[in-house]
Amino acid sequence: MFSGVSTFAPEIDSAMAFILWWSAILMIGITAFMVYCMVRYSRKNNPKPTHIHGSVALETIWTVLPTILVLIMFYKAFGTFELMTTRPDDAMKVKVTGLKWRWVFEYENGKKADELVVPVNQAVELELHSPDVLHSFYVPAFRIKKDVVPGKDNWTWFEASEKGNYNVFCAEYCGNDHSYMLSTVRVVDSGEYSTWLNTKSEVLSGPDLLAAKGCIACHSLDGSSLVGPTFQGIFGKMETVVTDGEERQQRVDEDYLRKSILEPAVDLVKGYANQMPSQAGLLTDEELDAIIETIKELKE
Ligand code: HEC
Ligand SMILES: [Cu+2]
Repeated sequence: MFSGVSTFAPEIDSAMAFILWWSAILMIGITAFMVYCMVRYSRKNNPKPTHIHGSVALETIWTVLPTILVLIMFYKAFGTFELMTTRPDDAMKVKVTGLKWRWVFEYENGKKADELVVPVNQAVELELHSPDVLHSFYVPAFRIKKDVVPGKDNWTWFEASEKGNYNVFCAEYCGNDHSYMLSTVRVVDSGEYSTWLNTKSEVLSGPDLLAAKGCIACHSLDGSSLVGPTFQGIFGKMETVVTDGEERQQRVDEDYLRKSILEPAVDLVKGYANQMPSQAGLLTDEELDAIIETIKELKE
């Protein structure tokens, strides 16, 4: 079986195996005994029913043994729970934002990235935020899964024990593109990590950038309308927007684009719902500029 690669994964795997195997043994044992009784005490094999009165010994055994078994399960599971909820003091901190539909990782030096890069054998504490709906940060290889709740700051931690690339999923259904809310944890050695941390992320451009930032889940580039309006040919156009419930005309210029991206709830394009997660704090200034340039160039 695939074993986990975080420091607490062996304990979790062992608790899981213990519970799984005992459940399997009991299920098979009880079913087999049931089948045996059906045959042994059928009308054919036992034509004259016998009345059985209680047996103190038997009742004691089937009360005490399962109680002990369940208490062992509780003890093992509680041990792993304690490990997972006790963050080491020297943990390095990364801020994780889950939004429709991507993950953003922000490091202590302000660097933002679409993937989580961490040094091997180093405790990492993740501060989990959501600006929109319920998400769940899930890294099966580390055996961690934690809800990312709007309005409540959750956290989780791990220490990766092996270098490699591991999947990040969202484990809470959060809308249309929930299943595409993927990312990677890259566990590298500490030298590679500090080089990476101190190198500016490369800024993509054009449609690739819009794809990497998840905009195209809701905005088409070809004129069709999705959850949000298309980006094609909007630059320079007059548009009807709803501000505080009042309709008004607005020219789509750079300032308006910037505001629509950072504070999408303020001016709603007429005919669309307030569905866009604010990108404030989630894009670097370079990325924001590059997105605005890209939208300007999407002519009809
Ligand atoms: C979950 C869906 C969703 C995602 C993801 C999303 N948007 Fe939006 N966006 C909308 C909706 C809905 C509207 C229309 C309502 C409003 O104005 O807020 C909108 C409006 C806009 C507008 C105003 C458009 C106009 O015609 O006036 C801009 C600009 C914009 N989004 C940019 C972006 C960018 C850039 C991204 C990616 C970083 C993005 N959006 C991601 C749903 C989304
Ligand atoms: Cu999600």
